[in-house]
Amino acid sequence: MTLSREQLEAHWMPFTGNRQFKNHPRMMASAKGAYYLDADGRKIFDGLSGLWTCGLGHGREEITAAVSAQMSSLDYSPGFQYGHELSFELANKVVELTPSNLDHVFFTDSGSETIDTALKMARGYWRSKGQPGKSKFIGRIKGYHGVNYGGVGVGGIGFNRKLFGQSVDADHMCDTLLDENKFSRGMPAVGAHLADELEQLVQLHDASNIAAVIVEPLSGTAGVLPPPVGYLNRLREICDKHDLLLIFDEVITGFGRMGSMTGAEEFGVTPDIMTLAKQITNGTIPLGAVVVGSELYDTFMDNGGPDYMVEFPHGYTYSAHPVACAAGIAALDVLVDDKLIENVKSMSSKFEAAVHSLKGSPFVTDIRNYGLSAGISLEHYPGEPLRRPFEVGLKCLEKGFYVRWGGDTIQLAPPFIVDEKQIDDLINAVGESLHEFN
Ligand code: PXG
Ligand code: PLP
Repeated sequence: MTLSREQLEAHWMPFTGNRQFKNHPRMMASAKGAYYLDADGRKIFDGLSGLWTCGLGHGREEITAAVSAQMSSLDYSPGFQYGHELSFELANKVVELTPSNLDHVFFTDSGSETIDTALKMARGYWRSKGQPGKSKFIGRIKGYHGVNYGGVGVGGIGFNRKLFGQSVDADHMCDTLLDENKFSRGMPAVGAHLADELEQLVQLHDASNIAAVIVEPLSGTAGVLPPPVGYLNRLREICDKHDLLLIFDEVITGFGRMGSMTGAEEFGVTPDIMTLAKQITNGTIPLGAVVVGSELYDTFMDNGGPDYMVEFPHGYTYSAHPVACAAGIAALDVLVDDKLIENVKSMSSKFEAAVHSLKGSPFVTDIRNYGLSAGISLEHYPGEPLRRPFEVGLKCLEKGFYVRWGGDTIQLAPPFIVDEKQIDDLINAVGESLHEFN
């Protein structure tokens, strides 16, 4: 560590206990493949693929080369009223890799921006169709849709309400955690009926007031909650019945993590709007994407006025940034060419068995998994649900494993390039850390 305590003060770190961190810094210095080197030169296994971002592993030469070349040839290009070829190339790739009814792509710079863009599209769509009353959103308890005001409003995390209040007009369905599903492997068997709560909310608010329903196909931040069998299908049916848009927030599930290109494909349910970020550039350069169908896109075009007019008054200074697009094209090519989703599929049963072997370890109250993702819930210290995962995370780090703690859960999401030995080592590190409390 070369920085003094004083030098650490200026940076107000995101989603970090700043006081604890600055007294006990955890600094990464470089990364290659599935490992970081920390500031002391220790090798650390990347048990969360960055922040669910780097499934291809770190330091992919193809992405580095594409980004470097792009920086040299066109480092920035105005995204408003001017274009460059890479954004069209990337949009076509995204359309190719997402469900067939989704065929237009709007670029943003993050998951949070992507959600707010999708919410604005949903409201704008209904207003353009002469149904301005359809403005309420239905989210889900425990849902995480980023940190911008729209996303916080449709999200279902109480702490956000406590600190920031309610933003957009939204109501929420219950989450899908059921006691009888504890320690389920993959999709829990029970819980499709929970989607019927959407029917009740429609009765309460009336479909004429509801723009869209937004859910993560698999809730990530909530602690990795796979959808119960039949649950997403039921949501789709209810949305169709009442003419509500269905938004899948695939910021975590998009581009491979579930063992298919998207959660929609894996779970067999197609939304009207899909939000993507993170894995789209393998985390190298910020980029997000909203993908929609022709009906929605054409509604904006048809109501856009004379053709010199902007049809959707929305966009970010960095939307479709050429360097981000270069990274996206290269990252998606690697994902496809190296057949890494097949590796996710073939490793996921090994990963499932390994993570569920922690059942019976001290403090473990539930384990959930799907694809290359898992959540391990831990018994709370009295009144302190967040503390034990934090302590376990630090113990894992001491052993050379980066895992994520959030809520009362340890989250694991190894890179798509993971092998069996790395899975065993990761799970052993978590197991040993849990046993060290006794
Ligand atoms: N939607 C979903 C479903 C997400 O998981 C966002 C939106 C926001 O994306 P940005 O790029 O604005 O952060 C996310 C982000 C974790 C963790 O450990 C999850 C996220 C970010 C950081 C950590 O679960 N999800
Ligand atoms: N604030 C001001 C004063 C701006 O001029 C802009 C963009 O032009 C923004 C915020 C939005 O920034 P961004 O487009 O990077 O989201």
